[in-house]
Amino acid sequence: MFFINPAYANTFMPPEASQFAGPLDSLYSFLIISSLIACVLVIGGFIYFAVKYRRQTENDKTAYITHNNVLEFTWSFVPFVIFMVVFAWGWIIYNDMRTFPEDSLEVHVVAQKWNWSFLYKSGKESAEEMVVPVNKPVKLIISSKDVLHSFYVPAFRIKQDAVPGRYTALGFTATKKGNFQIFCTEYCGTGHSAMLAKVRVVSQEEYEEWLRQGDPYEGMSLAEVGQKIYSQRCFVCHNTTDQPLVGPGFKGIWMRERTFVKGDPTVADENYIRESILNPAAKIVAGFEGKVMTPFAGQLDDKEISGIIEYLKTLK
Ligand code: HEC
Ligand SMILES: [Cu+2]
Repeated sequence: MFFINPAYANTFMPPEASQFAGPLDSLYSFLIISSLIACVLVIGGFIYFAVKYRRQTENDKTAYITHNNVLEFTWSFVPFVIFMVVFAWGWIIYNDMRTFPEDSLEVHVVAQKWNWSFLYKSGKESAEEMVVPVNKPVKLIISSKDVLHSFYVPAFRIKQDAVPGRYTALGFTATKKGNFQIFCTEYCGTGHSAMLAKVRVVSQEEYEEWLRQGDPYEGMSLAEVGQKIYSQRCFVCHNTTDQPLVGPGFKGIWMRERTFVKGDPTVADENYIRESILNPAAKIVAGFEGKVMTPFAGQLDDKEISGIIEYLKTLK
């Protein structure tokens, strides 16, 4: 899950892996170089004049300063042209980013504290990684279940807020095969820095093959399924000790009596755990007032929930 691309370590910029990366990097280089030239001209001129016209004797008088139309026009007009070039250049790239080709492959991206999940039209859902074919336009439809998050793939040079209660969109065409890091780039709480995932760019055939692979838990026992989900989606808030993290620690939770902020105590059986996952607000564990767990309703199916229950049973 914590995945490091060695290319980040030795280059100034992340790898260029989408159609936007090249044009954006050129614009960025232009900005840096023109800023550098402007900086040298202004600071250099400043130092040169300060030395050349420094006060040399007690009787030095400030010269009467007139003005020079040509010079003043030039130093206003040249920056104006540079600004307009940057504006037009930026606008062209931005417009490109906001235009989604008709035949785009659509993937729903759901952000939640603190993980990303990806939903495909075929019904396939994936938690750790988003798989897309190379050289195929992709349109991401992004939403959030709780707070503001932001979907960011540095290698693709794309970034978009995930806003609760509304859909936002982001398009790209991956131009290189490989694994690329996804970050959340909106500070969203304790687990923000662990809100990672990756994009895996593969050939069209590999992509179709991946879509066909039905059961991501093939050959795993229910408890193993639960452990896998735990390590993808729960570990940011729960640990396997009896100490709380953001939420209660899971050790020994099975069949223990739970007390709540409101209502009667219950033992932690199947029904309680299921409800705690799908509708956590129904019973807030005593001592966790005001701490919210984002519901997983619609995110985990029955097999996955049973898996979690079996896994919790093993944490004695
Ligand atoms: C954003 C943080 C967060 C994430 C992610 C999270 N939880 Fe929670 N969880 C909490 C908090 C806070 C509580 C305590 C408040 C409450 O009872 O709703 C809690 C309570 C629970 C409880 C009741 C615990 C008890 O001691 O009675 C269970 C069971 C649970 N979570 C399961 C899960 C599972 C399974 C996952 C992963 C699929 C998960 N949680 C992901 C924050 C989180
Ligand atoms: Cu986030």
